[in-house]
Amino acid sequence: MTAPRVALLGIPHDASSSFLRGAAGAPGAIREALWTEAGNSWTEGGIDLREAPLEDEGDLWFVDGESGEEARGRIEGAVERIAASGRRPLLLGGDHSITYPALRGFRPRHPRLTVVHLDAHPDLYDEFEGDRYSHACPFARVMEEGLADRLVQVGIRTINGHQREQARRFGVEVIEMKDWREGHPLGLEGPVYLSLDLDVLEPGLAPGISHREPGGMTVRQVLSIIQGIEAPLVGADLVELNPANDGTGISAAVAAKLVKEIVGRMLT
Ligand SMILES: [Mn+2]
Repeated sequence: MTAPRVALLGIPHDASSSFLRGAAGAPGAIREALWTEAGNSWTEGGIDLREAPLEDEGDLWFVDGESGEEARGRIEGAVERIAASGRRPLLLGGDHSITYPALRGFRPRHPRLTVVHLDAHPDLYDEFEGDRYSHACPFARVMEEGLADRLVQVGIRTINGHQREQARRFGVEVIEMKDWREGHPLGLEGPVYLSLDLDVLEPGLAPGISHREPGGMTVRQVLSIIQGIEAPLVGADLVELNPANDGTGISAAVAAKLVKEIVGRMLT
């Protein structure tokens, strides 16, 4: 097997957000925080990202007024091309709606795939405010289309009756925040795709998000989950940073730290 390589791709899309826009500004804010002179480019595991097999593909583009179908098609195609090049995609959202088209583009290369989803929200609505492609729905679409063999959700603390029913129907493994403990084994085997919504964190630690839900994880706990993924991490997205809601820039700094450790995990 050849050594893993990672491709970063910004997906500045927030047209499927239900409450606040602004997540489209995230890829630029994350890159700025990632390469800031305030820190260095080394992961905790000892990889210098400036020397690592990490390529930045820049940002995907979107057009005002285009249909959601066009936008999703472009995301799917871009992820498909990265996967076809043999590289591991790390997508910088954008709102969480991007994960569904991303997995459509990704899944054909991975006949076995477990999706680990860290989030305050299960995002399993059949539809939200009339939109089946809302950022509240991606994992319903993912499971309907069989884009994951297993979906393991961690950190959830907003599940309602409808979404509990959806989780049962799709066989989603939900580890609610109230039941989660540090070191909780995820039993991962085979290739893993990580979908990380920044709002899994305690919102006081990363307030630059669109839906602040108290009772979340510490940054260190999320880092431990990333570093502890015991199977190959072949793809990932980090979504829902909203720089318009991030007065101090601390949330972008947190997102960049998570990106750094995701890359580190993907390369080892
Ligand atoms: Mn969320």
